[in-house]
Amino acid sequence: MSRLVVASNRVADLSVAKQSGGLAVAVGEALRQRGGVWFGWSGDVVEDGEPDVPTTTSLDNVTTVTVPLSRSEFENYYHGFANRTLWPVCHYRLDLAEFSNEFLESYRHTNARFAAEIEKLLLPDDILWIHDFHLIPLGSELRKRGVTQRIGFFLHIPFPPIEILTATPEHEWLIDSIFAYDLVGFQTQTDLNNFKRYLLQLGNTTFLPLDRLICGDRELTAGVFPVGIDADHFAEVAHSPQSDRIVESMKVRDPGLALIIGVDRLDYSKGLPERVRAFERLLELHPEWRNAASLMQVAQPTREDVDAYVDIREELERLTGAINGRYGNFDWTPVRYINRSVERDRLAAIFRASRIGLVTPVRDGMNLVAKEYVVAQDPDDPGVLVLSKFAGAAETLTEALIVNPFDTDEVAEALHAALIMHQSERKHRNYALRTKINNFDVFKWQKDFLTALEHSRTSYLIPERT
Ligand code: ADQ
Repeated sequence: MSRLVVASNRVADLSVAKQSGGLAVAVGEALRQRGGVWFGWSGDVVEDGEPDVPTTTSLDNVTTVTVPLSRSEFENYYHGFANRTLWPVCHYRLDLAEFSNEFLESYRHTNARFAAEIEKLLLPDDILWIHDFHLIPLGSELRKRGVTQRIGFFLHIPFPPIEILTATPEHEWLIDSIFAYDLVGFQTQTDLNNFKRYLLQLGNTTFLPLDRLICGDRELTAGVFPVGIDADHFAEVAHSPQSDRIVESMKVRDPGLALIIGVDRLDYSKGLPERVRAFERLLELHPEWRNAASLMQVAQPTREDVDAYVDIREELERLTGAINGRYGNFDWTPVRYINRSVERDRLAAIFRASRIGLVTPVRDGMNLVAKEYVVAQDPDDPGVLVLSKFAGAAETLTEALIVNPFDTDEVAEALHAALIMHQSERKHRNYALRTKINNFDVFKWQKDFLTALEHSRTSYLIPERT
């Protein structure tokens, strides 16, 4: 087995990976099995001109190497091209996208700098796995430096349709840089189709069977690898004695209250205002749920330096205040809004105690919360997942109640249907969903991707290995 070199925006602390969730565990497992290096940003920002030396730590056969960003890289590469340009474009939000040459130049430059650091770490037989939109051109920067090892790229967020992508200046350069990889992985068939439709329209790609694509002298394999969760572990956490206690105390505090749970980063892609409006609509259309159901929305702030995130936070606070003012009373708060991160064992217990998992992004690569909610349920008396059709997860989790998050009435009616759903139907749906989530967990995702990468045809193989 080849040694593995992973590059992603942030690097997990492998000594506490269980707490940080499934992705870190699965990538960590692959690194431990093969030995290897995990490279990424340290999270630190140094003033321009200050030294940006890498920090290296090793645990058994795995080394993590992290570098700080300079102030201008942080503003133009990270908060610029990554968060203000690519994130909105890939979430179909051209209205929020900002285009600037300074952002683009910094994005190129930072990826080139990372490539120079990674090249120093490579051994001839390594395989490389690069993650997500921050690092799209990292592969081509490595190739420019003569790196011939197999390199795979996985996009965690949606790949937008051509009509949106082509509004981005330099989109040809961006997509062309994907052809430096030997394998590109997407979350869903829709994303892969969008990628292929873009290439088809550009007209310089030959399409071979099994999603092998030829462009110039480069061959690339494209595939769908839906990311999963560490399902066994999360179910275990949800049913630990500690969780039992949390669930019990929640029941004692609010006997008979039907809890609807939403858990997200506070991001405009997650459909939070639409969700609160749909809950309000439920109270209008079905007044029997007044005093009887509450929406608990846990929204962890992120990217607070970006205006669009300040706006979404203010909108959510305004909406929550308005609905609580209109319907709330001394005994009942319609919307409980918790503006912070919650520890994973508490989160798992809250999922288990909730009658509905309400996951209604307006666009999402996959959405792991949907999967976590399902496996946290008690199989004999489970809650119901209400899931947006615009989450990647909806492509496979078809036994959820699938909704259009923009259709307030439809979501409100789905909430009502979920709240009155008979136990036998809830069990049936939960069983079907749980089976899929268990069969396609994060370990399978990791193994499938790396197996496909090792078997991908590559035009970069050094002559003596071909
Ligand atoms: P995210 O956009 O961050 O991920 P998601 O897939 O839902 O979205 O994962 C979030 C994770 O953070 C989940 O494990 C969730 O439990 C946790 N989390 C969210 N809010 C939290 C809070 N307030 N407190 C504690 N934990 C919280 C990106 C893409 C997704 C894709 C993933 C993985 O945007 O579409 O599914 O990567 O590929």
